[in-house]
Amino acid sequence: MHFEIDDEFIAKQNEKRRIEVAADYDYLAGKLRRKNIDIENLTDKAEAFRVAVPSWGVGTGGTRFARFPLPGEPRDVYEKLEDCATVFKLVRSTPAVSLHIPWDKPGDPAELRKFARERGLHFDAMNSNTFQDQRGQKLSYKFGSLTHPDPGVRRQAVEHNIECIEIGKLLGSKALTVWIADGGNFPGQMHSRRALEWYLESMQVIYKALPDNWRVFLEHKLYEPAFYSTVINDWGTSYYCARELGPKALCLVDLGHHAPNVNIEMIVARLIQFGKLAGFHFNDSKYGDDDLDAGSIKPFQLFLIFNELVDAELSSVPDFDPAYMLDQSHNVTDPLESLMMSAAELNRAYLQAHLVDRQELAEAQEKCDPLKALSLLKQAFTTDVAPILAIARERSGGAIDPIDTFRASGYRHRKAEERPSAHRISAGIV
Ligand code: RM4
Ligand code: MN
Ligand code: MN
Repeated sequence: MHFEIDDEFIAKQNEKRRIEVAADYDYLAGKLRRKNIDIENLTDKAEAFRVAVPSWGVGTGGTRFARFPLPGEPRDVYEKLEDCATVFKLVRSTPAVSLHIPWDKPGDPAELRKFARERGLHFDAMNSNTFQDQRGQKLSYKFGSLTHPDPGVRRQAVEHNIECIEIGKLLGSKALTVWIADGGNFPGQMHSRRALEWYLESMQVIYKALPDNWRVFLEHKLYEPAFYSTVINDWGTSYYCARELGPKALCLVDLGHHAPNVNIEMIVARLIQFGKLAGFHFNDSKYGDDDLDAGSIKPFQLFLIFNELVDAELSSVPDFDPAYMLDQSHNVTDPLESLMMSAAELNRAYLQAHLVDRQELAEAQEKCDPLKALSLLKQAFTTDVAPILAIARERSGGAIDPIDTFRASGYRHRKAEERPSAHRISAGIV
């Protein structure tokens, strides 16, 4: 039997915090009532909020220099799911897991699906991987995959993506995320227009293999590992390709995949308006694709992104159904703690965005009153919604304080004993 944190333990831990949290909740309820906001509506929203965790996020990540593995890291996809189930149990907002193929390629997909289902989990978007070579692979991706000048390499990469769809079908997934590392390190290395034509050609074949109820998410990235140019470098290119491919193709925004200071909330607004927002890979960054924990560096930006999302939700934009996923690299923290905190940060930004008085904001915009408009956003952003998050977690059977409860359970220590030969798992953010 593998160690699990049981419901009784969570309830006991919650007991210690219940009185204090209830008092904070009541106080906040009173404050919100004065603004005609019913706290219970917000708590329902917090309970309903969902974000998928990446299978590769439960192992310690690395930088280009080193990786410092943690004792008790998962050694295979089953152990990764056990860790995802632990996160889910404590925070309750993360029942979906996004898999990466071939890192998580299951021997028996039906068995893996059952294993997940028994833990209340299901599978979100499948991620293909043509940014590194695998053992026994015929042709190399060193100089590209879906856009490689050699049609044989392109075909191999296309087939890999189709295999991801096939595995995903057996697992109950409904989306494929395609991120390619294709690009050039030096000017002149690749023909810019031809590479994009090949991308479209390759993607058209993959698109045709999508079942009716599936979608494909195109993920752009400005640079890295290619340091001069990338083929799908920005949201404009991604949008063009999604349009060319058809209605099942949408654009995925990874927050780390833009130049510093780019106004990401504007990109989000545009993609919503054009009906092409697939969803997100949430993380945070200071300089590049740092893959730090969501909300750790630029919480106001995260709030402004959710401000666009909530605005779209409340104005019933047709077909608005973005997929929320985390995509982070946990180098110096316990990955499970980072995932729990990040899930809460997203939920926090989501609730704060719901606190924006949209009628007053519309009036301020109408009257050309920028100061009032900004102050309405700031009021929402500075409201401490932590008691709502805690009560929402508790009501759905999770922990009032997930990280303290996780630490008190001794989970990491128990896993270190159970998973002794934890050598380097192949997953890691590249
Ligand atoms: C990339 C990109 C992809 C992720 C890999 C691991 O930078 O963000 O989404 O699958 O990292
Ligand atoms: Mn990503
Ligand atoms: Mn990335």
